[in-house]
Amino acid sequence: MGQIKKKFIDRALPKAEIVKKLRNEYGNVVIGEVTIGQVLSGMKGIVGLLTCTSKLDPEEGIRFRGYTIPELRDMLPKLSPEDEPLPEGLFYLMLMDEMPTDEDVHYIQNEWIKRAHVPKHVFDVIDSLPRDTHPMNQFVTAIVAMAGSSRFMKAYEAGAAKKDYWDSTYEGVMDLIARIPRIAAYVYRHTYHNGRHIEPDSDLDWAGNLAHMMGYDNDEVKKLFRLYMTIHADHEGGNVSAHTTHLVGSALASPYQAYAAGMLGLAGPLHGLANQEVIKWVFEMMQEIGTEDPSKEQIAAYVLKTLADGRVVPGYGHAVLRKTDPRYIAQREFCLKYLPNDPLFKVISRIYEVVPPILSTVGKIKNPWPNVDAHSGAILVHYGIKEYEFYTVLFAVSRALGVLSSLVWDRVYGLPLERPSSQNTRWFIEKAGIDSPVKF
Ligand code: CMX
Repeated sequence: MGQIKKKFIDRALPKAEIVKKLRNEYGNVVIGEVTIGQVLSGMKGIVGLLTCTSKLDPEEGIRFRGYTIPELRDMLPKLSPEDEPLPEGLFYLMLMDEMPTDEDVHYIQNEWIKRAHVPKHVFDVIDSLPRDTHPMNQFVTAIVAMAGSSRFMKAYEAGAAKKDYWDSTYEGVMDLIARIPRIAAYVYRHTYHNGRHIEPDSDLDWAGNLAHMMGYDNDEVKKLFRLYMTIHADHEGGNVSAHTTHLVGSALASPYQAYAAGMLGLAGPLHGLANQEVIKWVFEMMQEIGTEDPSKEQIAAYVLKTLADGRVVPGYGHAVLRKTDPRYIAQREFCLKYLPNDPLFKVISRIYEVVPPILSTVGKIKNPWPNVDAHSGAILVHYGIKEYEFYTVLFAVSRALGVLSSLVWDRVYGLPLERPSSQNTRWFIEKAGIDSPVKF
């Protein structure tokens, strides 16, 4: 058994015992109540999931195993002091609930390099798709095409005991994460570089190798990718991508299937696709106004027009957050350090000054502040990665770290099939005690 896996399970089993005890002996303890408003507003605020990898505070933002993003940027192992954290370290932290040492990160890095081989048929599947297939659809198709090599499914079919499901899930998760950058880069080069692919470099770290295989060997891009892959990795359990991965995984789907399902959720414009929508919206605004340097007044007018057209302002608002997203701030800090005079960064900063006061006046919007997606595209454009339809794939690469480390914990805890109850409209009307003028 690998050294990390052994250490992991030695620590995880006593925790699994406690979760079992909670379920069996404290199952009747009441932890909250549910309102009609919550159910009809996307189950907001209902505690219905057990997720340990990260926790989202509406005011402060995300903490990964208790650490904020500034703390992670300070404390996680890096290639050099002025670099960004290695996402391998964040994965270790989320999985092991312990800040990794350099040696731990090195171990994960080596494991992923060893497991990075992608079966040829997966490339054939991508090659068979029309180049104009949206990159997220190509990416997810490739993930599903790999599901046949799931170690979990093989173990399940061979009759593995329930208590051992975590083991083959761990192996599958490690295999899958190792392969994901190659798939993402292959989709990128298939779509935008006429299928001229770049081989992986096994001397590079996970995020640096992704930049390399996409065709960006600039050190700053590699730093950006390390930061990007760290900050997008997890956002508690209830967001669409994490929740879907967990839900599909609860039916004992393989890590490949559960992750693919989760990423189809990420591909929605209210979730991860917002990163492409932001930059598209910014470019459309510039084109419509006729300048690449719009004034605050021009931006304000365009925002009002977007709202008047019944559209959302992409990159702003959040289901849980009620302040500027610290992931936005981390990207802003990166820009201030590396590209302070970039014209698009200046526009993004101006939008940040203009949008919140406007959205605040629209009574129904609960959070007028920018989320992670408001910023990422502008930095990618700076480094020449202008193909915005690809941006959500980068988000998906990062999100694998959170949702898949959580899936290992789901299996250690033996979390059962998820199956909440639903009711028809009449039931809600009766609960509200109202007479409906229409018959349900
Ligand atoms: N622009 C215009 N209207 C907005 C808005 C925005 N940026 N944010 C919220 N609203 C609207 C909602 O559409 C909703 O309108 P209706 O009542 O008419 O349906 C109302 O304000 C209340 O919404 P809310 O409770 O504040 O927010 P929700 O939890 O329903 O939705 C989110 C959250 C993120 C989907 C929403 O803020 C939004 O659509 N933002 C733009 C898209 C975006 O940036 N998504 C990325 C989120 C981060 C991520 O997952 O990657």
